[in-house]
Amino acid sequence: HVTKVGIVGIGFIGSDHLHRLTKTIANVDVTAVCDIVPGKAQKELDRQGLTAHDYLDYHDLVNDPDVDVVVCTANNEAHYEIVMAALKAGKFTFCEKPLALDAKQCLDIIAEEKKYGKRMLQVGFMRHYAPEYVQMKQMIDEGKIGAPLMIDERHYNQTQPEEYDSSRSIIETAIHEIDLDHWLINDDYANIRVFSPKQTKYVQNAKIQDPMIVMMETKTGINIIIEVFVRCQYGYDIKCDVIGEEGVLELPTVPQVATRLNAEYSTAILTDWKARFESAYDIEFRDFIDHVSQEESPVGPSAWDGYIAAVTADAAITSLNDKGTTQDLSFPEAPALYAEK
Ligand code: ISE
Repeated sequence: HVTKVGIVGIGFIGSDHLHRLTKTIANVDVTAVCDIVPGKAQKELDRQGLTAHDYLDYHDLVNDPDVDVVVCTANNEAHYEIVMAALKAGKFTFCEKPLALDAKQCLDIIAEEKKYGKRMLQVGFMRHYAPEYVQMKQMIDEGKIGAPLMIDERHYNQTQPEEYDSSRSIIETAIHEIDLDHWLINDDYANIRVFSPKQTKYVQNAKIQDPMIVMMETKTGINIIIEVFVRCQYGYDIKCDVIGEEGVLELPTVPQVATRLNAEYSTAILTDWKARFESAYDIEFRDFIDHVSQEESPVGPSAWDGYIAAVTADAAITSLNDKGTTQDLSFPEAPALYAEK
């Protein structure tokens, strides 16, 4: 049985998923693509040697009977309307992170999904599928390092486009850690604050604070520090140390061949985030397609996870704009639809 997929938004990650879905994942046919920039999707199809219907309007794609499943990889601003349209058309939907721009939009999406009485949507928080994070979580659950006390993280990008602003650093970059950490340590966040260190000279406008420090406390008192730096210049660098009562768990870096040359010993650092988490994306899509191809609900990160992350990110933006003041967080019980994973 072949699952027919339509992809909306053929940018960085859209073209990557197009390649993944046609070349890496079995039994998928990408029957349609769409991009608001005329000709952009077709150009990418040609580059990858593929044929698919190229729509200019995503409404036509989501309503195409030849599309069973919608993958939304459009820009953040468009996620909400595309996901709503896909759900209204009754299609299983995969939406890249962030699910939407804020918590309110996420709640609307949840209300739409609830009409089906089952999960229709998965959010692209792919780190849940990264074997190294899965192993860390397992070790924490087994009590290997005792009770976690602190998490120390780094989320560095080599660079981002000029228009990248502080809110994107939070809802598009830090959102990965925001989503991941409470899952990793089985705790809820109690508060968040965002500090503004000295700006790098590489920022091109005043719309971004770069770097920034995101600090969260959980209900049981675990402290989490995330350094977010999207113009760090040297590469793509993700660090995650979980410090427990008995020991520390350390996220491994991607293995690279070491070079001994000219009196130096060195290993490369990746620069592209898509390459850093390539296997996580592959496993994520395999799992998503495995379920939806059988008409079963997806089981990966849900709209509720998207909502929890959005509530936290909204508070982070408030804190950043309010001189780093502490913003208290509280979360309602997950609706039954999302309760069991
Ligand atoms: C991008 O959208 C990602 O998801 C990357 O993982 C992140 O590092 C980057 O900052 C985002 O722009």
